[in-house]
Amino acid sequence: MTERNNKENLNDRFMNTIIKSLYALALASAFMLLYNCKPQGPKEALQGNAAVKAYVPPGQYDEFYNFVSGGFNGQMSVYGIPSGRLLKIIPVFTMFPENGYGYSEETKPMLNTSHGYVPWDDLHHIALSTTKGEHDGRWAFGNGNNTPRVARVDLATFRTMEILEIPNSGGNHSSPFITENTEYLVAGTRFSVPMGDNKDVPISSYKQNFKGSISFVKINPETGRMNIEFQLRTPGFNYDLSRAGKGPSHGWFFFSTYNTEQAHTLLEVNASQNDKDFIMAVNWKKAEEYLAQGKGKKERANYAHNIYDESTHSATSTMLNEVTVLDVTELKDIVYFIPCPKSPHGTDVDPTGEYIVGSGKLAALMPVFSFTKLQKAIADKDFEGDFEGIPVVRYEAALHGEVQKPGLGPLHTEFDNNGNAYTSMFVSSEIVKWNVKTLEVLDRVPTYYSIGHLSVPGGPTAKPHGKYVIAYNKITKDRYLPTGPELTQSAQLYDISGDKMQLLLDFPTTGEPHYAEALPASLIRDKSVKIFKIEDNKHPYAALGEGKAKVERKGKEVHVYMTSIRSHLTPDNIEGVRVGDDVYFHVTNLEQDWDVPHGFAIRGATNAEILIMPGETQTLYWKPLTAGVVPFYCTDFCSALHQEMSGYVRVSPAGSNTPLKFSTGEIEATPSGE
Ligand code: K7E
Ligand code: CUA
Repeated sequence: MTERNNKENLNDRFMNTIIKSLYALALASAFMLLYNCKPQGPKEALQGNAAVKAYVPPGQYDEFYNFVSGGFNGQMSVYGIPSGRLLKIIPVFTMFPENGYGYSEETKPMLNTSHGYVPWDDLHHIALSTTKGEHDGRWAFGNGNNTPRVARVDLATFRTMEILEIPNSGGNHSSPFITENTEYLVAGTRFSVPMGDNKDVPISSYKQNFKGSISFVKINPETGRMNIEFQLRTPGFNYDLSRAGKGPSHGWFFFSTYNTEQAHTLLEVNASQNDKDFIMAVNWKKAEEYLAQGKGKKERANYAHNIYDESTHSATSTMLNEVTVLDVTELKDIVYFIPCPKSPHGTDVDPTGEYIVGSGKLAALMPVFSFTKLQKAIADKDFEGDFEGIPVVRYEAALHGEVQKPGLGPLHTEFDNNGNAYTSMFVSSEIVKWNVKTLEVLDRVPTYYSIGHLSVPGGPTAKPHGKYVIAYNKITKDRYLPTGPELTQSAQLYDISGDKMQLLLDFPTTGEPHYAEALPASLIRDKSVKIFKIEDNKHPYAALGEGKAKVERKGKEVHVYMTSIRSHLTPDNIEGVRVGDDVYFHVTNLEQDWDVPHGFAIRGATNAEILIMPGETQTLYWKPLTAGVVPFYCTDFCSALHQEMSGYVRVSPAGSNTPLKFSTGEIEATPSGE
């Protein structure tokens, strides 16, 4: 007890000293700013106690996990907030040589699609699972924007567990957005494309032949497994972003659309003609009713469903061939359009579920719609016309009000726990804070530069955690030391606990972040998996003990059942492999300690290394092309004798009769299969 107290006292004193020095520094800079009348550019924005607020002392933890999309790197990265520390990169749609994702035999099936193996994608949006509209810390979902796919990451292992391809989609941008109990995740097509049996049509026949498609992916509440429950066939234009209703608006989804002009060329001009595009309101409970009545049409579709199994430590890919389609121009009451100025990007629903914010990229104001008014307008048939038979609700009838002169180029809106909204302004490079009810602009701060998405912890949920807003900027320019033509991406952290927003910190991010979501660390910290239990390992090629290590030949295939434990690989001498063989190193990590992975790499392998977690088995494929002796080694510095953790394979010419032999020290077993 006393020892602990002493320690804590010491820690406290240490902390006090640090905080005091930081305050001194901050005060000094504030003083310098005060007495320097010339604007100093970006530096000006930093004031007072910023350093203290973003400071997480060594050995202490961040308050929030921040899950950040990687954009064109196809990954999801995890940062601590407020420190901005990079905690993890989780490969999702893109191969990751650092740990063998997409290279190991076990993970290759994760990237299978109807187009074959697709090792890259563009991940824009994160959705953290919710129950009753609040973060529950189970899963993080992400979208593949290019080759339409959605992925599920488990927040206990921080690993991609499932990838589902989305058929009938021209690019999966309005995705993944989830309902308040994670019943569904939606995947809406960005581009409309020809659908059905004849897809070979002139591009100029856009208006007749191109269609939109919104997939409703059902999430199994126990396992998180995804399946396409139904697809909505919608009019042909672009579907950009989406949010589910919550509370009173639970049962509805809202999608922003653009190019309601239905242009197919020079969209930057031709898709900006209309004064207003639409927010598409979808009554998905109604769609479920039609589905139950058998009103859906089965259509052929070809798409992959990939699942990673934790007990076999292996993924399987299954090709599926059918979807059920509900046509919203035939089945009434599923869809209504709300006019929204002008080329809206984000459409966001406030924590109460009553207000729906439209962000017209080219509009001088931001409309806020009321769910209650929308329902009344629908009941009263207060429509201003129709589009392909779908009612267009009168703008004023659904409108709560407009935020006047909010800034230029509104993109996305997040919310705090006090009834305020925060909107990113791409063109005027700022975050604008406004009150959802009064629509009054309360504050604005510059961002450096050209903000895209922004994120308040819990911002899209029914109970925002508030405290901070994080800006994800599209242009970095002079924020960091120059690194050639390409700069890292720039995120910025602001304190929103007071009336005025305060810039605290710049931190670089990898890839090109679009959306991000943060949740309190306490929701997931204690359930983080530390090891995989070796007795639960059901991998067909696992060696569950050094005595089980062996080498088998099956024709031209050689299977090495290898084990790794500090500080040797078993077997470490292998002979009898021949030029042109297909060699599989199935490496089982026998460790049962947290944070002791072993790696495996062999000279000349044309793929990558594999990094094997405690209790896990992973497989690296290797094809020797010349005779000789080839070294292999552990790639992760695991112990004082890590450099000794290595071995040799002797490769003999094709057709030679060098006997198959393997050993580590005294352990030698009889080869089988020869
Ligand atoms: Cu970058 Cu969400 Cu794809 Cu806006 S989108 S910025
Ligand atoms: Cu095992 Cu280094």
